[in-house]
Formats: sequence, C-alpha cells, structure tokens
Amino acid sequence: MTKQEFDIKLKELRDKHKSLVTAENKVDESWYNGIFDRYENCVLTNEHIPLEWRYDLNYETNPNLLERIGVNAVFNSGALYHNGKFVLVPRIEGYDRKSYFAVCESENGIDNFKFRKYPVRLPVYGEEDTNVYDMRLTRHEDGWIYGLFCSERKDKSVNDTSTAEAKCGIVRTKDLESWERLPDLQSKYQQRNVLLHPEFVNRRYMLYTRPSDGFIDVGSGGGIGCAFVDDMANAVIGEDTIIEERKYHTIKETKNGGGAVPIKTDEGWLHIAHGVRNTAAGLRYVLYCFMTDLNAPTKVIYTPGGYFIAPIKNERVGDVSNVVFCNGAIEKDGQIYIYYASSDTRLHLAATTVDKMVDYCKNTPADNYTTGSSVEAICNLIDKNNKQCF
Ligand code: M1P
Repeated sequence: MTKQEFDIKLKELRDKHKSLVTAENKVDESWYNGIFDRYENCVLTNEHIPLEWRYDLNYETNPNLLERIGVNAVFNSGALYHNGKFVLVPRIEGYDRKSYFAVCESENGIDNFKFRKYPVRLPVYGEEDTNVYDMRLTRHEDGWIYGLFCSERKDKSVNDTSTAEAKCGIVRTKDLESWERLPDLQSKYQQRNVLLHPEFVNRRYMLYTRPSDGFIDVGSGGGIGCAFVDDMANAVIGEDTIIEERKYHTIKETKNGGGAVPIKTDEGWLHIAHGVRNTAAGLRYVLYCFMTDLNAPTKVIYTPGGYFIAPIKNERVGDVSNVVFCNGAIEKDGQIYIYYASSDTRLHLAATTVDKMVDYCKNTPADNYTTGSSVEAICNLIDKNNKQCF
C-alpha cells in the first residue's frame, strides 16, 4: 500500500467507526408486548472497539494496514450509573478466545458509549486467571463498588485440554479506574454467576451464588443460591441455600443463574436472571424475572411464569446461538435499562420502567408445571375479557 492509499483507507476506517459509535439509537417500533421496548441498534459490538486497540496505525510499521489484534465479540456487561453517566463493563473476547473487561460510558444509556483509553488491567490473585468474564457491578452501601466475575483456570486434576474450573473473582473500586483485587470467593463448589446484594442483610454481605459440580454442567447442584459473609476481603462460604430452584419442564430446567444485581422497588427486589433448557439444537438461554421480599431478600415473593426475554431474529445466531444473557441493568428515575447480550456475540438494550416490571412480576401467571394449568390460565383470561363489553 502506498502512503496515500494507507491514509485513504485509514480515513475510511475512522469515518465508519465514528458513524457506528455515534449513531442515534431508537426504539424498535416493530416490537411490542407492553412489558419492555427493544432498541434498534446494538449498544456494543466488536466493531465498536477503538481502532487503536486493534490496528497498528503507523505506516512505517504496518504499511498494509492489517488488523493486528482482532476482537471477536462484545457481550455480557456489568452496568452501573456512576458520576452522572451510564457505565458498562462488558465482556470483550479477542480472536484468541481470551476475554477481558473495559469501561465505557454514555450520557443517556442508549447510544454513544465511549470506551476509556485502555481496557482494564485486572490485578491477579493467586494463580493467574486464564480467562475472566461476566462482571456484575454492585454499588454497595459500604461505599465500595464491587465487581464480581467468573475467573476460569485449567482444572489440573483432569488430564485433558478442556476441563476448567470456575471461581468467583472479586475486585473493588471507587472510580472504575483503579481496581483492588480481593481473594477469590472460597466455596466447595464451582461458582459462576455470583453477584453481591447492594445492602447489608443482618449486617452481613449477601451473595447470590450458583453452586455447580462441573464447569458447564451444574450436576446435582445448581439453582440460584445465597450465602453470607462478614468480610468481602475474606469471602468464604459453606453450603449455599438455594432460593430459586431449577425445575423440570420449565425454561430453567437444565440450569439457571443470577443476572443483573437486583433492583430495589417499593414492592420488593427485582431480579433479572437467566434460565437454560436443553434442546435437540443445544442449550437455549432466556431471561426470566422474579422478585424477593424487600426486608427478607432470600424469600421469593413473585414468580411470573415463562421467559421475559428470549432471542429473536438475528439475536438467535452467533458464537453460541440461541442465547440471551444479562448481567447488568440500571434503574434511574423509575426507568430501567436492561443490557442483554445475544448469542455470546453482541450487546443490546431493552428498556422498561419499575412500574411495568412490578406489574409484570405480580400479574403474570406463575408456571404451574402442567399443560392443564397453563390452559386454565388462558381460559381465566378469556373469561375475564368476556365479562367486559369491548
Ligand atoms: O454461553 C452462554 C453463557 O454460558 C455461561 O453461563 P452459565 O454459567 O449459566 O452456563 C457463561 O459462560 C456466560 O458467559 C455465557 O453467556
């Protein structure tokens, strides 16, 4: 490439990148269920990653303008409202399969997310993590912002190249810039999808856990559990107490896991979790909701049946198809911004309100585990509608 060709190509790349990251995002009017809105554009994709992270932009050292460090996917994101901005900390996965975190911010939570200059240089605890992902950000009433994430290392007790061990890594920060690594959560089970409740419960830190026998299979365990610790710098738990079980013939038959840090409402804590079932085409991940008691957050009080968000259209296809996953949502002034990823590939926005979500959780019939009871719920609704004159 001549220098002139290099400059033209680079300008093209810069213009394309700028128009992508600054594009206005609008509600997708083709979608309606009253419960939430979907937005037209992805909030983040691999193409949103700054060019400086991917290309050597110097003609002397990269005269062919080759991409040097590719980004495969940008998905499952922690979320927090901080210093007047909507902040996301997504899972960014390179072509080399390693995931890492980076902080990006937007004024409106809908579009124009801008990455800080560098990705997060995560401090190490003990043996270096092979891979890290799915950070849940909790602004805790103790004054710290905690990031709980999955830390994956090779399971050396097994002589193969793919068996891994999942632990919950823990960092804390005040500014999302300097991160203090705390010891990993100690549990006798593998742990993924661990998140921290934002308030003390009986003066202790409350963790939502997902105890598993294996890395992919939860085995005989599973379910969303809870455990308490006195000190996040010494988080050691015994047996988890399961508060949200997986169940036969439901959207969470194979496994489930906590998602976004629960949102406090006047009527209880709102949870957006994920449920997984197995199919002939592989695992299907959907989002579902439940609410827990305001004063006793281990007690589930509302369980709307079925899924809340399932993958549709292009969302259904990606690196791990037929998946939606959420590990971050922001409540601000009664509006809820739900950042959900599709098929382990890109990040979307669904928006709703606290009022709508509480209504949804209280008034959607629960799954009563048989076809007969599902049909009964439909007939009750028809009767109710027929009693009124429309
Ligand atoms: O591939 C789907 C998801 O699988 C895992 O979630 P879980 O532990 O519930 O199976 C995570 O690796 C998640 O990142 C991923 O999106």
